[in-house]
Amino acid sequence: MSNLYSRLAAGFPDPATPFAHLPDGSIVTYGDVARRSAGFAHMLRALGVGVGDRVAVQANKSIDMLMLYLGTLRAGAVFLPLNTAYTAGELDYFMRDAEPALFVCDPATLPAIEPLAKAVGVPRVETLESLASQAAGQPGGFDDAVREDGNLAAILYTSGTTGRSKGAMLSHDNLGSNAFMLKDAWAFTGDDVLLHALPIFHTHGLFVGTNTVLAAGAAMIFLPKFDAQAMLAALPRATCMMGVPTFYIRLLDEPGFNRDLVRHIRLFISGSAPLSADIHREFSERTGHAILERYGMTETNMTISNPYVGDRIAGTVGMPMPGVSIRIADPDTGAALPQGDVGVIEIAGPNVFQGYWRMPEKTAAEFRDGYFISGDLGLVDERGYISIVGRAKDLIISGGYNVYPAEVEAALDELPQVHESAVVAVPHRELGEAPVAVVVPRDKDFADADAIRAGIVDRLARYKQPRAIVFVDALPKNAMGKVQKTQLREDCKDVLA
Ligand code: MCA
Ligand code: AMP
Repeated sequence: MSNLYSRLAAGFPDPATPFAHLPDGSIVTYGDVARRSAGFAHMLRALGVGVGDRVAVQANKSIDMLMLYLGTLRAGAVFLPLNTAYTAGELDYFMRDAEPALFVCDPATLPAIEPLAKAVGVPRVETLESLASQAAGQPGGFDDAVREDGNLAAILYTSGTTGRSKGAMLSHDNLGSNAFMLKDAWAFTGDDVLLHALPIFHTHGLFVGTNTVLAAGAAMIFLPKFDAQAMLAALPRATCMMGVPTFYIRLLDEPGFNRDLVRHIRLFISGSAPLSADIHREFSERTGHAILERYGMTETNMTISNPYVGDRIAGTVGMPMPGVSIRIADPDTGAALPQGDVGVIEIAGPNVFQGYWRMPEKTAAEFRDGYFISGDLGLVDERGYISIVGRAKDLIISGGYNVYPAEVEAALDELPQVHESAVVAVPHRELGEAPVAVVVPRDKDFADADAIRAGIVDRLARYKQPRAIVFVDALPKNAMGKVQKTQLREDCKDVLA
């Protein structure tokens, strides 16, 4: 029984048990989950989606999207969720690369997506709304497709250091092994109610949040997005919360966020970006809770975590999770380094993905001796706790979203006004860090930031667009001609203050 859905469903509680509490006060039960996901699986079959076919989805967060995810697993197809911020230009690339059999979107984006899909040969486009209403008329049972452990369950695109997005292929067992491991490690049970405010097109909200809840037969309070007031209202009914550091920073900004409000909570979990030790301490003083910080990647699922029982140490991501093998390696030679030395974090285990979609060479280049090379720099302290101290990859994480400078620089460099550009991470109080562009204009008197912004607005998702544009006469470069980003980061460090 390797189909992830079948594996999760084998442990589902009584059908009347709540799975999701929705903002309108309605409840989706485990019985509804089984019925509605079966309806979607039937619809996929009716639309000609076969085993192994990709189902691409760009839609606002909703319970129907989760039911489509589960229906896709049941039909043996491959779920491909896309950030709602992606522009038409970005979608064009994903459609060509993934060749989905079906693209699912919202009514508002249908007029833009339909012609795009037609042009690249995607056979069908449906709105989630219409798919859901048709699914409701389908039988409530479905014979789940038999899948091997290594068969694909999902593809999630992650940008690359070279600027081209890569589809990380995740198998049924990559996701299943991680879900059950997390349930045990973080002690999830059927009594839990997770406050869910993360997007569901990324690993954190879709797999870490949803799969762990399903594996435990637990429930969630399903909010459309992070909204501080809605969080304050929901917290007293929750037992745990998962969030990116920005969630915690914003909650601490709320005067009404206090110990009393969270007295039913047993666990706060943070990940996707570094949680500063200061925020960890401030949170602990305000609420009495030590946030459990963990570390993971789209390619590897969750791999390192502070303990559920034991010290959760601020500024560390904890220890390797059960079944996960971690080594700290010399970035150049790959040799394992002794405890205390800084090196690149490398990861092996059943959680590690199957490779990048149709990029065998890229995949091979990111593995060493069976370990996936994360590109994050870390060290292990004498107690075995791991700290992330930097990145060997040129990546900016803004509010939990990844921005690859190479992709932004490529868009900027194509503008007629730009001679060359460099994009660097600059500290931002709420988002952790955000991209800032340093631009050398073709005409040295040109300094029109709005014109630059207008030039990239349709090309890059909003969160990738620079928060500030700084004009300079020349970029600092070393003898090899490589841009000195360390110096630029230092020069720009107060730009967003
Ligand atoms: C929204 N905007 C952003 C971001 N989010 N800009 C930069 N960085 C962001 N993260 C922009 C919008 O385009 C908009 O721009 C303006 O900010 C306000 O939009 P709004 O929707 O109101 O934003 P928000 O609600 O304030 O969103 C901030 C957020 C959200 C709550 C931090 O980005 C979020 O939920 N982030 C979580 C991301 C996540 O789940 N990451 C996990 C990846 P304008 O006003 O100009 O239109 S998985 C992962 O990393 C690994 C595997 C792991 O370890 O988990
Ligand atoms: P993604 O490519 O969206 O899967 O993001 C994965 C990246 O997020 C990792 O390679 C890390 O750089 C970063 N990350 C995730 N969790 C943490 C954390 N707790 N602390 C620091 N960085 C993190």
